[in-house]
Amino acid sequence: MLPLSDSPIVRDGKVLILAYDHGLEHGPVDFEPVPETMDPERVFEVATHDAVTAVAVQKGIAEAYYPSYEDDVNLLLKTNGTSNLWMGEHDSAVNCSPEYAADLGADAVGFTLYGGSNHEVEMAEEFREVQEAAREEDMAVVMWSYPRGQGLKNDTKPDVISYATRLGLELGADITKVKYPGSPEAMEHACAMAGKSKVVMSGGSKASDREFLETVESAISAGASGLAVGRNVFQRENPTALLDALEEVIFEGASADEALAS
Ligand code: FBP
Repeated sequence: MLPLSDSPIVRDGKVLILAYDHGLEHGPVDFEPVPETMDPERVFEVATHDAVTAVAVQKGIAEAYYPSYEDDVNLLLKTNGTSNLWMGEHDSAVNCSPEYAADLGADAVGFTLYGGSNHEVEMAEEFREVQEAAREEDMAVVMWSYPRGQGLKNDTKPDVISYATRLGLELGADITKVKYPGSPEAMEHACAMAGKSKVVMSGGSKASDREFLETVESAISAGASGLAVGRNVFQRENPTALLDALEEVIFEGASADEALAS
């Protein structure tokens, strides 16, 4: 495990990753609510907000847009991904090496692991290569730990999410990103399962400001270190206002009510 206090993607022990790999993972549909968000430039501008500790993108977006932002934004490069056009058992193609990520200026790498999928074994082997190469480059490793596939019916059940955070610890992730398991108690258990590694909550589909901030508050109180969020930020007409509120809840320990009132 890296001494994460040294990583630029961690601020005071907390993390706010702005995820923008949706064009690959979900396709153009995620840009429909605010069509300007199909332009990566707009999202990089949003990522210059102080609250954002890293932007998570795929290689092609980093190559084309990161050079203009490398002084203002920390880069988390995804090293695998799949499109929504893929109809097979959950799997994710490795599309970038940590060495290449480092050449592009990345501070961290991201990897999606579908525990429980028919492809779990190959994915875990691929993760090993990414994780060990990232160590050589002194880059933090963030696992998108999404148990999915085969007979897994409910991927947000508390025991599934606790297993997901444990996979992150066991396989060598510094930070594991999971979906919210539905209650503070379940989140607390999932964070305890992660031991010394950190847990961040996945944002999910767009909710109201209040509903979203209350879930974030609950996750932080339960021991999560922050958030990796996409749609709940970039699908808003005014993402800066929500980032201001998230900064208070994540980094300053404010409640959702306090953040909404200020
Ligand atoms: P959101 O906050 O929009 O959910 O983004 C986080 C994220 O993990 C993205 O990095 C990824 O593209 C997407 O969610 C995957 O979503 P899903 O869980 O629906 O496959």
